[in-house]
Amino acid sequence: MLFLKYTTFDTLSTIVHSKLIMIRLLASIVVILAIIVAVVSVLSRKQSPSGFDKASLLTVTLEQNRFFPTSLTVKQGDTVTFTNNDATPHQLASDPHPAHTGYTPLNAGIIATGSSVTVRFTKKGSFVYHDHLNPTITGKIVVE
Ligand SMILES: [Cu+2]
Repeated sequence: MLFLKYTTFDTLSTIVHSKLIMIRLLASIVVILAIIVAVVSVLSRKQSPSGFDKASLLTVTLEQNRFFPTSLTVKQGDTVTFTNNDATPHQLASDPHPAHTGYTPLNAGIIATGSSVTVRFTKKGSFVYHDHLNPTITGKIVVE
């Protein structure tokens, strides 16, 4: 009877012990899987080469000797395409005229009829620009 009790206890102890091992094993597997998922999600995160996420491509057109829209609000990292739909050439330049030092990437040069230039806005701020061939034609890009 005593032997039987001992055996039963021993068997029970073995079962409990092996269950604990199983629980520890499962817990380890869960932790390892969680680490793998975290590493894969970090590595597969998509980012544009410049480091800006979800950058937009926006357009300003030159028509009837004015920029349209006159003022455009964009997000930092966005690219704006300036398209000349006028019959005459225009020259995109940053304010102030004639130093053109406000936001130098805006000094994109002459845009022939039907042509475009693109400017990326990597700095936050309010940037006024003009047509250097006719400085009264102005526009503004606000970068947030
Ligand atoms: Cu100018």
